[in-house]
Amino acid sequence: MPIHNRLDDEAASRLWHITVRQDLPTYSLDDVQKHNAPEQGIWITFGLGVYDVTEFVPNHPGGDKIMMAAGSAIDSFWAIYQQHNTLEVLELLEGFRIGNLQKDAVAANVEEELGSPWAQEPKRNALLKPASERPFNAETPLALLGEHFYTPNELFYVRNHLPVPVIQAEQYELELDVEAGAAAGQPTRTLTLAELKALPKHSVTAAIMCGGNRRSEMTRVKPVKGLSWGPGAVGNAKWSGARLCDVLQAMGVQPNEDLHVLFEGADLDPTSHPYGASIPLSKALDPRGDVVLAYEMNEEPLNRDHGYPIRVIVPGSVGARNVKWLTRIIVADHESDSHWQQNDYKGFSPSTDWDTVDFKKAQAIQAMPVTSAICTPLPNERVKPDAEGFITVRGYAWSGGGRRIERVDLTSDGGKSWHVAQLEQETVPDGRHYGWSLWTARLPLSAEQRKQEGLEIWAKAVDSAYNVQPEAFEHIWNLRGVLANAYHKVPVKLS
Ligand SMILES: Nc1nc2c(c(=O)[nH]1)N[C@H]1C(S)=C(S)[C@@H](COP(=O)(O)O)O[C@H]1N2
Ligand SMILES: [Mo]
Repeated sequence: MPIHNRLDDEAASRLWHITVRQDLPTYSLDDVQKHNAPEQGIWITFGLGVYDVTEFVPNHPGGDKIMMAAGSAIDSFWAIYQQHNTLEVLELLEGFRIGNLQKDAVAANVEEELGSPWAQEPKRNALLKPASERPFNAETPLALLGEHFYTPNELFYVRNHLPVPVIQAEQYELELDVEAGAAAGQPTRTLTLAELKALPKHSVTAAIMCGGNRRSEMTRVKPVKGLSWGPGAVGNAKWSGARLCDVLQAMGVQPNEDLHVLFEGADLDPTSHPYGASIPLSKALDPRGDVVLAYEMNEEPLNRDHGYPIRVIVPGSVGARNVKWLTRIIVADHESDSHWQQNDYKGFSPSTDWDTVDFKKAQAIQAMPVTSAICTPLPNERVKPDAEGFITVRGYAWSGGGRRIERVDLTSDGGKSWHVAQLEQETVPDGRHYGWSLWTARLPLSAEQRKQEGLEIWAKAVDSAYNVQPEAFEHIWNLRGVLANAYHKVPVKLS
């Protein structure tokens, strides 16, 4: 699969050299070493990438110095000549990419000697099947997702844009800056992990869902750019930590509809930009918004993939705003200028394409629309109606903005008859209902249906504002494949 289908554009261009390109062949160190002079061609490696730079050598701004690296790795040179660490240079280099360096060669060459950013990735549960290895992205197997109201931490989907940073709890500090509003201009404050834990502890049940959850269904209508997520890029957990509104109030921050709260993570791209996102100050200051600086997930310390030691939980908002490995909070008069706030995670009309798209014209996704998915049976699974002629269907449903799920409807006959599922959900007030609902439905099959070889089960959820999922993806298609919340339609075979 070409890299540009798997990763976000700009983010990917910074990551290419540390990502395996599935569309290109693999070379050994020997192969590379043979290409060390103009007659043989000049190859170099950078991170995991193998590049043929024969034609570029005469134009290298640093002149002949580049020949020191001919047939070998440029990593150690670039560590010294930092002018290479720009988006432009990384993009230029990627244009010369011809392959990937063999994994064992990388270990010797890059990861051990030079300390690759990937050398310290956490161990993951083998049930998490990666959609991409570097950065690590994996969804929860669907059949397991619907089994636990609180998704087990080690099975919770992982969406990383960059290598997982290594953070020592004792060294951890959260920086707080107020750049705008009534409290602007005060000196930067910092909070240690111990200081955060000393603040009143608040817990909230919240589902986190990637903006690209169920993208793989939308892409069938027409290809979209992004990781090909099934319906498992979501999980539900109890998050505990200090309330962001308490921290901001202690700094004298006053309500102001024009301000934003910006978050930065400790995960840096090769040009030293952190992962970042922002939310409106009104959400951050609202005690009913339940925004938490979380150090616990389901009563355990956060694990590294999910943001150890601190991540912000923005209940009801798209996954991308829940910044992990949080190192800095800024109150400002503008949104985060990060790629993920400005040029990604936005919705567009189905007629907007890559030639006409203007990311400045669309609002960054915050609250997510109502959605649901069938977890069992799995697509094309063989199901056997019980003695009374019913089949049992299970799944999840969720809506953003704290809207409780009101109902989940199922049909096995293309919408001629609908059956209401039983819901399992927390009893918390609507508007503040941030956790998901699991549901179970028993679908009666008619005598005629039971003679068929198979049928399609459809699920649609209705939230407390009576918002309902659209029937099909055609009319909500968008080029990034986000907000993919059409009815979930699952074909099954009958036995
Ligand atoms: N620092 C940081 N925070 C991040 C990300 C990231 O790459 N870096 N990914 C975001 C996205 S797009 C999603 S969907 C969620 C995923 O959270 P999870 O990996 O804990 O499931 O984290 C968000 N927070
Ligand atoms: Mo995401």
